[in-house]
Amino acid sequence: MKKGHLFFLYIVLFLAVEAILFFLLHTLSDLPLHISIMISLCAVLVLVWMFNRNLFNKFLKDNPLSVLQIDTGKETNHKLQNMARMMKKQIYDLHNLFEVSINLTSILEPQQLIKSSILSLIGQLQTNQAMVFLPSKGNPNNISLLYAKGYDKKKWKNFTISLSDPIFAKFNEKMIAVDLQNVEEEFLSHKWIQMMNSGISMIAPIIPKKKIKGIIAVGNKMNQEFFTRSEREIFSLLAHFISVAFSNSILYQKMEQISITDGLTGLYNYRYFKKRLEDEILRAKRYNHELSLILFDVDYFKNYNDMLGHPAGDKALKTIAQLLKTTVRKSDIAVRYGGEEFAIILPEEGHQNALNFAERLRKLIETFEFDQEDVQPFGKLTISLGIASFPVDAAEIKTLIKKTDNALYHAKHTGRNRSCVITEVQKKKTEERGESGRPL
Ligand code: GH3
Ligand code: MG
Ligand code: MG
Repeated sequence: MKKGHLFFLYIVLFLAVEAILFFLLHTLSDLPLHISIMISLCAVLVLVWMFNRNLFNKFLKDNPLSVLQIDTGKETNHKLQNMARMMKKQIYDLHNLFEVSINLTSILEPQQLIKSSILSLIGQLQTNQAMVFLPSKGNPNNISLLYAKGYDKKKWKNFTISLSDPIFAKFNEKMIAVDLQNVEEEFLSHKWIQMMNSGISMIAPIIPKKKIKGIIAVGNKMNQEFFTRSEREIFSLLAHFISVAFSNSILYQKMEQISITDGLTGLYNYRYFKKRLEDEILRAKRYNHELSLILFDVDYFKNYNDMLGHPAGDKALKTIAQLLKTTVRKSDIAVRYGGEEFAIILPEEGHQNALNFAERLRKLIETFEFDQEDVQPFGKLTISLGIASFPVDAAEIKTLIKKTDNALYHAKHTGRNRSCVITEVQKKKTEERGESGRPL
């Protein structure tokens, strides 16, 4: 029946009962008319109230939330309070999870992300121990400890496990946290589980793209109680957020790396060179250090290309970059400056060390046997190098690059396959001109 019809029926019933009561009162008693109306109206209202109350209670009885039945009993009051408390906690947890997820997905630096994740886990699960296992740099198939809070790092430092271990298949099936207190029989004998049982309560997987990449582990609760089912669910959810954030941060890192890397040689590109040289000059100024810049260019490279084709030229450029990589120190910055030109920033080095480095590299390339290099004018693929230093040759970037380029130009025009330091070039030019020290 429609709501409107029901309401109409209700009103008709109300008026009918009211009319009957009034009629009875008025005919059977000597009460005045208005008093009879008032009494009958009150009686009908009481009847309506009682009727509604029964209906409401019946509705509640049939409802799963029957605990909400209006009852003034102490027990129900207590139940209601408990329920309200539980709901409040769940709202609080959800709110927290939401904030944590926003926070985590906004962190793009993987190390920072891992630290924040651990802190979030500790806060959300009320434990004071958490750690993350991820593949180590040299070994992408094994995971080992990356970051720990509240654990004895020495104990876990040498602990590694292969990602192809059967225990991880369990995670690949379902992305949920595993309570080590209730771990299945088949895993009980597993060395990892045995090891973990000493101080780890739950583990959850880091699965950025359907494949497990690591593990998050948490210790006992601070109040020594067991983790509840809903806490395990929160842990699973957090592990999920961490996985997504981790995947984003790795992607971001890759993109960032690509944006500063030369595609052909894998060296840094010009964009990175400019920024890094600025930073290094600032650092050199602050700490009163020297810094040297080397620019080098492949000799008669157009000829090599023309004779053997562009792919052969590309291969030679790749080989030169490889040789350069093996020659530089970790602190040096090797760059493909453009075309067949390369640059090396040598922080904290003056002329002499830069010249030693340049000569080492020049000889290495001269002696290396490139494919069909006999097509070159002198039968060898060689390079020419120019060197200038901060602050002796230049006090700012533009001049430093210009002077290094001048030195390279000089190397080219005095026979190629050689290294020239700008001060030497200037000295020679001054001597030749018989002038007194006008800079180049
Ligand atoms: P020089 O000794 O004076 O430096 O003579 P060069 O022939 O090396 O100088 P030039 O500037 O005339 O030629 C540079 C050549 O480098 C021309 C260009 O085709 C080649 N080149 C630049 N970039 C690339 C590249 O990415 N791959 C290949 N294969 N060749 C390149
Ligand atoms: Mg060249
Ligand atoms: Mg060139």
